[in-house]
Amino acid sequence: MQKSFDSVDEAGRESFPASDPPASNLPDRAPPFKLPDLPYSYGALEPVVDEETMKLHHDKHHRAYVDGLNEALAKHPTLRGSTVETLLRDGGRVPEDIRTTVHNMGGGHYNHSLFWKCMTPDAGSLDGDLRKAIDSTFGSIDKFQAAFEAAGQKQFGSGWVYLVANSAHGFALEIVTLPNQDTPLNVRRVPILACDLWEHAYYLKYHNRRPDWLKAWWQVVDWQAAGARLEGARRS
Ligand code: MN3
Repeated sequence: MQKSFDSVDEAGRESFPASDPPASNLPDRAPPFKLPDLPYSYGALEPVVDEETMKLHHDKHHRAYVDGLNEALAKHPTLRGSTVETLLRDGGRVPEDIRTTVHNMGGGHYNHSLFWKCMTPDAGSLDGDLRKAIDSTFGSIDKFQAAFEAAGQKQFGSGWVYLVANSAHGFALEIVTLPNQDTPLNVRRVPILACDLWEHAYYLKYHNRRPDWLKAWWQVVDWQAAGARLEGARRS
């Protein structure tokens, strides 16, 4: 598996399993997972997300997760055609030789696919049922944002901070942090909103100041999409 990584990516490579060699017999059929297009241009979220970070993050980092997932699955063609959600939810049924890789690479693909859709250049306001749920759960939007930022700051090392809904408790809202490329599926929660805490998400512009990244990020949050996810979860 030949991947040329930029230096900003190196921090993330450590956590990838080194024990999973590249597949040498990729089937003829096209790999099942594709890197999704960004729903906006690379520079659309400037100045909150700079264009160079967006290019590296999407074209290099997210692509590496997709490629890694496809290469792992090439060893077990019977799994091809599975959704990434199924692979992550039923991780115990994934063959052991690729289980860790599927968890990490599939999780990376899942998290990033969602992350792009959590942001928009046309950030609207928070309203509707999500607004009500946030107010009643956290007290106010300000208190929610403060709690979300605090959780993100506290996460040690790489990972994610998520607003999720707990389907076992009436879709109650919760803030969770997840290490590396774990996903809300690993903790049986429905994703509503996700912020990437890996340094590759913010280091070029914010350097080591993760709190500044978290604070600035609200300016590009797509509240409408987040509200639609909560509504969709409640309806399903
Ligand atoms: Mn990332």
